[in-house]
Amino acid sequence: MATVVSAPRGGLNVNAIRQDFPILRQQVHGKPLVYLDNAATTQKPQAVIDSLVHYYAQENSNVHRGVHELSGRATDAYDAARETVRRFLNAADSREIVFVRGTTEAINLVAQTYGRAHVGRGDEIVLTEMEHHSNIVPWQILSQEKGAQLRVVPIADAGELRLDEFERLLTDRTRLVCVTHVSNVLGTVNPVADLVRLARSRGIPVLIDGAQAVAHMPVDVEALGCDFYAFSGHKIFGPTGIGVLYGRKALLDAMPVYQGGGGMIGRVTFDRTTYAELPYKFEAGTPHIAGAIGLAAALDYLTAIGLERVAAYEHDLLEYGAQALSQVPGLQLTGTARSKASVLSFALHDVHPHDVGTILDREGVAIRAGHHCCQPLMARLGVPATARASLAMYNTREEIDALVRALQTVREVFA
Ligand code: C6P
Repeated sequence: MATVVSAPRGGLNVNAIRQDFPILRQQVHGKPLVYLDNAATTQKPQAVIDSLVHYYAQENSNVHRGVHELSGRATDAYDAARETVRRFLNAADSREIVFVRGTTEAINLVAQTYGRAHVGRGDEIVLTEMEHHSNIVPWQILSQEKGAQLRVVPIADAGELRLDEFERLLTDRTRLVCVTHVSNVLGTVNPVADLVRLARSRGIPVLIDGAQAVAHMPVDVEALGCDFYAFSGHKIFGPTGIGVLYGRKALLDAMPVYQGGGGMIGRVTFDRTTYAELPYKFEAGTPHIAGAIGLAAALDYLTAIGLERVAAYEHDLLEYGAQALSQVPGLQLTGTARSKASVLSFALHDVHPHDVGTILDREGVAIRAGHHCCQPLMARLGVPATARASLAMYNTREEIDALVRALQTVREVFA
């Protein structure tokens, strides 16, 4: 049983929050689990687990199809989940919320619909050097098909975007800007509101990859003014296999459909098909009903805690972590932007990050080691991989201390 104790800091009662996450109570290799791989996926609170059990035990049915009681209940719960997401993002209209499998599918949807309709030969799509493969490859596929080009905004050594270069790369050929809100490797929080303002003042729409942002800070798509915002349920304490594409209604309305099938149609004949209204025209087939319900439970749970308080708590914890890690002899932090969230990437002497991760695991400490699906960023940093500890609101200073102790073990093994 983990005996992690932490006084309430930043107005967050972390001990109480930890009690809500049953998986955190276990031991790994005989040591209390210290879970620091939250950028890969977060753990699930009991409220989310209960919502899934309740759905399958009491309500399971298909949505928008049946006339019977259970189908009505499932449909109500699914529709309510969409409204919960709308509120969470402060979108103007629940028709702007499309359920997808995750961030990856959300971005592919935009590339294959908005992108195919608006990007042509000689056009340009602006990305950044710190993008995840999910925000590179869909644009590369589109560009290759259309004869368009990717223009990449470089980063400075601390891991901050070069804003001068960003502005320089916005031209009359730019059709879309695609940028991550928070880097999964560097932790950099990009100034997305400024980027949106700069792009939209030139009439260029902006897609924000919010995969690493939504669990760590309040997000208001109306205030940001972005055109698309994508995130994954599993990185915000919800189930895997469910995610969200927010899209500005006028754009979604005008976009061609994505996948064809049941649920997305108005009327079908062998000659032609008309399509359903938003958001259903983008949700072909039986959706991940339980996933949407579980995601809504996660958002309700997080909202009750308060994202402002989560952000303040995690900021304190990240500073503590950066300070503690910088005391480890031979450890080099990667990503030292002024505005950072949740991620501590590092190298330890010349020990391979996979060896670091494996030895930490024997100490009960779960981190991720690898290229984190950011190979172009690794090339920019001149490394094949990093070791990465990533935080969530249930982590504590005591867990950071356990990470530092485990890193001493790594040093002893490789001494
Ligand atoms: N990053 C990580 O360990 P999906 O797989 O669709 O839920 O999320 C993709 C994705 C998109 N953008 C960013 C910024 C991300 O960090 C991720 C997922 C995980 O860093 C798995 S590689």
